[in-house]
Amino acid sequence: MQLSREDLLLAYRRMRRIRDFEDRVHIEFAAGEMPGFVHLYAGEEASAVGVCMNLTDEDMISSTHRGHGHCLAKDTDVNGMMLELYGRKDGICGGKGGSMHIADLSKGMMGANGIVGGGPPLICGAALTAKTLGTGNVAVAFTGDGGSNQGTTFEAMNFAAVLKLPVIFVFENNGYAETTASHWSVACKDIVNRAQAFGMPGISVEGTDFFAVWDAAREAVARARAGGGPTLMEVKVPRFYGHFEGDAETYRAEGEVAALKRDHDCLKIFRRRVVEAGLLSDADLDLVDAEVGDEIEASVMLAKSSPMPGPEDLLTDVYVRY
Ligand SMILES: Cc1ncc(C[n+]2csc(CCOP(=O)(O)OP(=O)(O)O)c2C)c(N)n1
Repeated sequence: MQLSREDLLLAYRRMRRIRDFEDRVHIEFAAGEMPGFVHLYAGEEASAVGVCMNLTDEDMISSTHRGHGHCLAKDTDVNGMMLELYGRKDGICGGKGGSMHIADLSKGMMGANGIVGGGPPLICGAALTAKTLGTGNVAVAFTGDGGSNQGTTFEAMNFAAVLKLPVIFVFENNGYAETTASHWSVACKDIVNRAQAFGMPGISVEGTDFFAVWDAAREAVARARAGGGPTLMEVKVPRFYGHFEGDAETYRAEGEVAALKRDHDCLKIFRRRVVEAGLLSDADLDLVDAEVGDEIEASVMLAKSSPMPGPEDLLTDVYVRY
């Protein structure tokens, strides 16, 4: 392991920020304060942060409909994100993207995506650019277990393997695609087994363990940067909320979520690990908790008091300028 004290604090801060952002959005949405449609990432924090801490702003990622965690792991501005979810004019996408189309190209975050399996082909474009221009950058497609079954994903994996593109396909397997348990929809036992069929290395990681994800991603990123081509990573994660906000979750066993929160919380596991190893103290982590709590509270207050886009904004951002 080569993580400094600063890295560990940063990892914890990013995971805590995702958790608090999501917990707060859950409350705001239920109170009818937030427009649109929201899918929360809480429980999966170690996956986004473990992967993205190996990336720079020039390395691109594509996300899913569950994209807040990927944005925050790529260090997108919290205020800009909260304003965006509230549909405000000063949101990171001018209030026009919302939760499911949020993007931040300044951080290499190509966007959340309402199309399941939409990210992998998109990220191959970024990877092809990196390879053609010889930038040494890598590209990561985050996808779900449901997304792993899409034809677009298969094409992208084949394309990336044939052209030896610097891509990492990260399948965040939270056990469900909407209401369908993955053992009903994924024919092979583990998604990682599909790597062999596409001729790329595959690795399966326990997604509640930040260190396991970070290690696996570090190896995959190094291989991609060195011209070694794509890697498939299956990251097994829990999902603490419903598929979408408002989901009655009748397809889940009683007590399932409570047990996941008790025994499979990546934040608790991280804390236990670093404190027991003497790397950080409870006080160090409590301070981060307090600071992030204030940060999220301030972002909600700012969003609620900020203006909506006006009629004059209706026809802006219709075409991309580059
Ligand atoms: C092409 C396409 N088919 C179906 C849907 C409807 N849909 C939205 S989310 C979802 C499940 C995705 O499951 P998974 O990839 O496992 O991601 P998770 O929600 O578990 O994070 C489906 C089927 C869609 N948005 N796009």
